[in-house]
Amino acid sequence: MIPLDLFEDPPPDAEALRVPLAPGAVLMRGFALEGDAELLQAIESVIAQAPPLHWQTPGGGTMSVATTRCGPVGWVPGGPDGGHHYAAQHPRTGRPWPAMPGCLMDFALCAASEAGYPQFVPDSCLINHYAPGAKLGLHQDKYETDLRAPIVSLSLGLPAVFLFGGFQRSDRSDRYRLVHGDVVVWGGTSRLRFHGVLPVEDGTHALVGRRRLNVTFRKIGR
Ligand code: MD6
Ligand code: FE
Repeated sequence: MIPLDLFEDPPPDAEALRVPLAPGAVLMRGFALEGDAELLQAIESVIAQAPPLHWQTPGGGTMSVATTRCGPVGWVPGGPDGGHHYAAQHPRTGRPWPAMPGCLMDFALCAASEAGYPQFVPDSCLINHYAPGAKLGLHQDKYETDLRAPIVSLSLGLPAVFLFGGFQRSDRSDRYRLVHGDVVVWGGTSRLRFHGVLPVEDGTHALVGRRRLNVTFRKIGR
């Protein structure tokens, strides 16, 4: 016999889980829930080889978010124009950045395809570590060579409020709560929209602990 409570909370249909943010930009709620443990393990292996660092901002400040990376193209935060700069190695360990684990690459290809970017192949993967209180100011991601390629963004752990704005810093932003397993993919005409993250509230996530991890897959193309 099938237990009745199976029918009390029907799974939301796929369409309800896809939230269009703007042309070329979509939030796929829960897209990474299946396989989250494997993704987390791959991220942990990168973190173990290349511990996240609080990079300097162009204005001389220190980011509250700690960042590390993997994949062949060594771009990290803190470039001269508010963008990023090239670093061949991890500044503390002196070792080259880790290779991108296969399951992260597979995930990025799958998410991009699902969002309508079947050609996307990332060459760089930034991992942002948010302790409670960490935030990311409004910025554009514009240092990639090929701005036709989208960015795939995976959120794990504590929730956060994501700001998705316009093409001027002063434009009004929409707010979206990103939770564990949510994936945002954006490219096309939305590629240069300003965006940011409000300070992460304290809490503990059952799988990830007292932190939020955001992983962005990019095609830098240098
Ligand atoms: C974050 N994300 O969610 C920060 N950038 O923690 C980003 O800055 C971002 O999610 C480009 C594309 C997607 C993103
Ligand atoms: Fe960004």
